[in-house]
Amino acid sequence: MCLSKEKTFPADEHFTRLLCEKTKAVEQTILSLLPEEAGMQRIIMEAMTYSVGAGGKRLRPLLIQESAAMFGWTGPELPFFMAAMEMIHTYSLVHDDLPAMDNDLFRRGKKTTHAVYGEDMGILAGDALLNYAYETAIAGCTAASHPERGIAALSVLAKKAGIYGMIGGQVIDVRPDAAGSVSDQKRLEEIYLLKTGALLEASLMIGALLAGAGRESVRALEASGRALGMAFQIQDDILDVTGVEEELGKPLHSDERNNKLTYVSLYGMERAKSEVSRLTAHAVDMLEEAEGDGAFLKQLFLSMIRRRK
Ligand code: GRG
Repeated sequence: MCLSKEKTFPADEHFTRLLCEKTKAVEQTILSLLPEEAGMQRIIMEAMTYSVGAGGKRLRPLLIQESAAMFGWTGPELPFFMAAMEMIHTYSLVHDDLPAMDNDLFRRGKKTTHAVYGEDMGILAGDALLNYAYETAIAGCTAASHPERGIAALSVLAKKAGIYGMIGGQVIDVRPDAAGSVSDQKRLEEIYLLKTGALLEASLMIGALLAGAGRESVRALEASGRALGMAFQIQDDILDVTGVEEELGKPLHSDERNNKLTYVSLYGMERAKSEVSRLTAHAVDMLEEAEGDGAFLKQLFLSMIRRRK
């Protein structure tokens, strides 16, 4: 489950161990904030737990935690926002796997939610995770010592997950015909910035907002997340071609099968690889524009270039 397998990051064993520990702790936090499986509707809670518990890198909650840590912040509302973010990420994956979208039966080495619970529960589990994410983030605002920071973070969460963020990107991805006459290059960039980049931007911003960081730092972290998101998605395209199925936890070549426009199909593998490096370096530069100590985040960003899942 850890992002930090030794063969993934041979360069820095200390970082590898630290990341693994942090990922496990983040996972515990997230699972502890899921609803109790009880009542006549308990099947929905079970499907939510199955979906969130299926593993994953926990990258987005980790980014929230670590961007807050940059400014020395460990407030009581952080776990709520970290869990809310992972719930939104998970809902997007559950819905993306549905027959009406990518129709995938495996993710993270496990059966997808609809494959286990049926299509009806797949739809409802995604809906439930989205709704419960906001219930959880609002509980975070209530727990916050600075409620106005909580509201600012909640607002970023809602906007970046919505029609001007992740959902917007998914819309252009699944209905390119409705996007108007734009070049493939422009359309691809917009999809990546929104579908993948928006939640990474939001994660870095939310940690900083909860920590009470200044406007310039929040803006720098947004730019950093934007570059990181592009790099992350291009790396995802590369792994879909060159990855190892057992490590990825899903079948290879799904983009080709679904006739998906990707960075690799549009520009070729060599350019894709050099773009990942260039964008990651830019993400680090932007990170360094923010105040605070971003040493761990910098290592995390650089490790993404070598990720194998
Ligand atoms: C259905 C509203 C809606 C949105 C779907 C996120 C998304 C949009 C679709 C999922 C498919 C996909 C390739 C999205 C791009 C973002 C991405 C690379 C997601 C996978 O994130 P990881 O690698 O996943 O962090 P884990 O499994 O580690 O949590």
